[in-house]
Amino acid sequence: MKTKRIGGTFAAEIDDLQLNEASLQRNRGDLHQAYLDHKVIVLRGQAITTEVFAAFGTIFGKAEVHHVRAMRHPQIPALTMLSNQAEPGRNDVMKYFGDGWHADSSYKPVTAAATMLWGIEIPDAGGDTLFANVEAAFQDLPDDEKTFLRQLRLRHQYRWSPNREDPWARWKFVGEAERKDTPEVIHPLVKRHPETGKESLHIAPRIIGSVIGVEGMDAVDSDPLIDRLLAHVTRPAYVYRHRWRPNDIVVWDNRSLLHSATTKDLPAHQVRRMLRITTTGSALVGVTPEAGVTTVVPGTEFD
Ligand SMILES: O=C(O)CCC(=O)C(=O)O
Ligand SMILES: [Fe+2]
Repeated sequence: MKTKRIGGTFAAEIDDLQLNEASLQRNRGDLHQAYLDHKVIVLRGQAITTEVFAAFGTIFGKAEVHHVRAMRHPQIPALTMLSNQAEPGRNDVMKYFGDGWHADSSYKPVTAAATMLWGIEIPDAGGDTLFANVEAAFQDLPDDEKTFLRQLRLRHQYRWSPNREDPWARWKFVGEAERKDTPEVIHPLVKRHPETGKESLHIAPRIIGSVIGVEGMDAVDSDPLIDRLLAHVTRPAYVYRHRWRPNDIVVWDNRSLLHSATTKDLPAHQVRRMLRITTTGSALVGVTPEAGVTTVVPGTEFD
C-alpha cells in the first residue's frame, strides 16, 4: 500500500488499493496506521457496495448510530446519508449538515473517533470538505498559553444556541428523543489522543459547534478566548481542502482535526450525495488534574 502526501502538513492519498472483502482484510493494519499517521486518508475510485463500505468502517472502530433519526440510512441505521437536496422527512437545515468547523460528536459524553464519507453523487465543482490540523496548531502555541489552556474545561450542548428562534438553530428540529440523548457535557479543553499520545484542543465554534463556553468563566472572557483559538487553528497553514471526485472515500481522525462542509455555497442543481460512517471514540481525559475527565450535567436533557 503506497501513501502520497496531498496536504501541506497532513492528509495522504492511497492509490493502489481497490476495496473488496479480501483486500480490506489484508490491509486493515496498514489502513489504520495510515489514518493515524496522516489524519486524513483518501482512496479514489471506489465503486463498491454498501456492504463493503460498512465492512471498511470496522477498521476504524465501532459504528455510532446518529442521534438525529432523520439522518440515518433507512435500512442500515449505522450509516448516515448526506444530501444537499430536499429529502422526504428531513428539515431543510439537514441539506447543510456539517457546514461550519466542528469535530463529530464533540458534544457527546464519548466523542467520535473516525468519520468516513463515500462520495456517491459529486458536483462538477464545489462542495469541498475542509480539514484543520488542530493538533499541529496547539503544538505551535506559546508554552505559557498551553499551560493556561491545559487547566480549562469547556461546556458543550448539541442544541445550544444564543437564539432558539434563529431558523438555523438545531433547537428547531430536535425532537424529544434527540433532546434526551444530548444533555450538557463538560469536556477538558486540552485532550490527549488515545492512540498517539499527542495533545490537542477539544474546541469548536460557539454556535454551530455547540460550545456554551469555558466552565466558570464569564461569557465576556470565554467567548473571545474561544473565537481566538478557533481563528488560530483554522489558519490556512493548518488547512487541507478536499476536492471531491465521484467514488472517493475520505477517512479522518476527529480526535486531532476539525472539519467543515461547504454545501451552503453549492448551488441546488449541483447534486451532492454521500454515505457516511462515524466510529465511537473513548472518553476524554484532561492532561491536568484541574481539567479532570468528561462529566455530564444531570437534569439538562430537556433544557
Ligand atoms: O459533507 C461534508 O463535506 C462533511 C460533512 C460532515 O461534517 C460529516 O460528515 O461529519
Ligand atoms: Fe462532521
